[in-house]
Amino acid sequence: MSDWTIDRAVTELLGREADRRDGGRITDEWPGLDLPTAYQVQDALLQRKVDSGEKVVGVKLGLTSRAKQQRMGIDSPLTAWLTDAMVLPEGVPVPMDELIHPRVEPEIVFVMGERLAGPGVTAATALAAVRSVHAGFEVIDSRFTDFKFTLPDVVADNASSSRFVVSGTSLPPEGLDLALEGCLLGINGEINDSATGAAVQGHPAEALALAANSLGERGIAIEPGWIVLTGGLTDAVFVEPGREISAEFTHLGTLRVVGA
Ligand code: 0L1
Ligand code: MG
Repeated sequence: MSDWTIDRAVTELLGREADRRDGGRITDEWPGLDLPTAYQVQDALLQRKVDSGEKVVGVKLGLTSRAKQQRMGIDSPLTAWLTDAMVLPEGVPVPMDELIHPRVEPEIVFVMGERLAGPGVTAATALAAVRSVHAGFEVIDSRFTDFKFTLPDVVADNASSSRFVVSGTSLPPEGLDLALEGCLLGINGEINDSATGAAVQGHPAEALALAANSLGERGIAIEPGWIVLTGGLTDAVFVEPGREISAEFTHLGTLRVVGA
């Protein structure tokens, strides 16, 4: 019988984040941690952040591309929360001294114009609710050693979220073919990886529909003004001091981050 509880898992994960330390998988000690309970941990962790003054600004999808799923050995996408404390303004270096082992991944980002509530949301209805489309970077920083976790672990850990950058320039969704939107990922000026929007569930709007429908099962809607990170297009790359990582999109512009 495990003596882990939702509250203890939240305290452990927030403690690791605050102290900048990673640790073992919760499921090693709490094998009974199933997916619904892991989402309860994630929601309770969000509540602690809200209680300490953070505001919810959106949601993220994780593990939406095959590249990321294969890398992490998990074949199911997931959702997690974004708060205002995670916003990294464009041009501001990734604060290595606040993080454990940050990695960044390029993402297609939506800002919502209308409320979206599952079930029954399709990619078409999802895209119709989007106000603007942006280039983005997510900085992920797992609270588990070597980014090694099971699906319930990473769900509980708010999908490794730590910071995100959203480009200040944007395009309306109409007229963009986001499945074909290309992204070249560069490290210090050398192309390291590439993908198109189709890497994310076939189309980033499919990922948005997936988020709306999954959140709908928990009675949660995606609200107007929320930011939605649709998932890493490529595998994530480690941030290092002075290392510049760029994402050059076909139409959404070029975004750069550098490790402080
Ligand atoms: O945004 C993501 O795809 C991250 C999900 C968690 C997996 C990871 O830490 O890479
Ligand atoms: Mg991501």
